[in-house]
Amino acid sequence: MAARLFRNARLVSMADPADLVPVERAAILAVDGRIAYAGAESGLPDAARDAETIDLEGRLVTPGLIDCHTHLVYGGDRAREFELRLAGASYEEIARAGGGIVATVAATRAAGEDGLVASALARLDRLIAEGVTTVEVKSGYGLDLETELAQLRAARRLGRGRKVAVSTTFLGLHALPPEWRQNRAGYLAWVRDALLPAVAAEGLADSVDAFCEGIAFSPAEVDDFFAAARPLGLPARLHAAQLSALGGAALAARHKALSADHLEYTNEEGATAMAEAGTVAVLLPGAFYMLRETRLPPVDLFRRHGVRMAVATDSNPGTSPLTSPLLAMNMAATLFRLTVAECLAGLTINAAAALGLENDTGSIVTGKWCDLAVWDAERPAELVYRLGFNPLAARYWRGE
Ligand code: DI6
Ligand code: FE
Repeated sequence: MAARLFRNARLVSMADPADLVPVERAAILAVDGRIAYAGAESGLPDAARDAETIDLEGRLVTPGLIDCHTHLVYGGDRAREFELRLAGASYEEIARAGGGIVATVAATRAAGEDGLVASALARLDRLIAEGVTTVEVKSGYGLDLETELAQLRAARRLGRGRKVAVSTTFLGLHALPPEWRQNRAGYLAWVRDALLPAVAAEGLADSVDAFCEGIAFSPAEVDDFFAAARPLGLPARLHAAQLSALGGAALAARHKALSADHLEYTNEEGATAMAEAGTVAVLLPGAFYMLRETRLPPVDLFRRHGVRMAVATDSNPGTSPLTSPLLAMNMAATLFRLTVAECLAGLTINAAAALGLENDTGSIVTGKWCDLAVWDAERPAELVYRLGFNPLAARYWRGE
């Protein structure tokens, strides 16, 4: 591929995640999709002379956004459940009555792989329209061999259907499927000994995840699952402390998890363990908002102990039917009191870290993929403060 030069940019590279002051009259040179130079136009190397040139006309340029926690691939929707919750039912009550995740499992099993791809593409296109260049997608709504594999294959297909990088996660412990209700131990053994190896053998997952919660799986059950995943080369991430305090953050840290997510009920012990393990805290304000949660994630503890924070949509049919990373940033600021810099880092460099992709994307520095979001905005704060306005002017994935 020929070289490509983006010039006349106001560049916020996130090389230093705290520095949001744009480099004026900046240029980015991409060769074979990787960044060969990023900085002031005056410092451009000679190789830039023959490059195809794109004039960004003084627009603000940030790294392409990374949505590091989604459940984009599923069948059906849960609008009816939303109505029940408006009428007073709680998320946990609905789950215990056989609704919730299990209802989406039934719809996902009925959808077929092509149907799953089609409905997920519609949601993915909303993310892409707001500058997303990398997205994580979880399984966990199949919970049988055929449908878990179909969900993960569908997720991989999203990355072939659009110019976007897809990181896949096998969420084997999401809910106990109905056919195993009388045999919990049997399900756990089957996931560990049959489903997990099948997913790994097909190379369908980049990591594994579990829902560690009173209505889902216990720390001991998750521990066993993570221990089986490690020898298969699959790093862990964990839905931890979303609704109650079970020690999920510390558990994730013990397994050197890439991320622990939600975290409203995490305490200082969890935060210090995560800091030591380098586990990223993924904050999901969409779910917090939809569930009308009142307990805030301990953002100050994360700051104090140096836990890196990411922000994601958690796009899913039950607790966060959100397909706007920009709104996720606004909610992280308004509800969780993140700074603008923390919000932007949360959807760029720290999100890359949460996916183990920090060497490849998340900031505009030499050697990484040339993943760019170009905005009609003066200042990065504008990306965070608006509600429902999308200032994206252009988006480039691997230089294209
Ligand atoms: N936590 C969540 O917020 C989603 N999954 C999870 O483990 C919700 C999933 C759903 O309700 O469908
Ligand atoms: Fe989730």
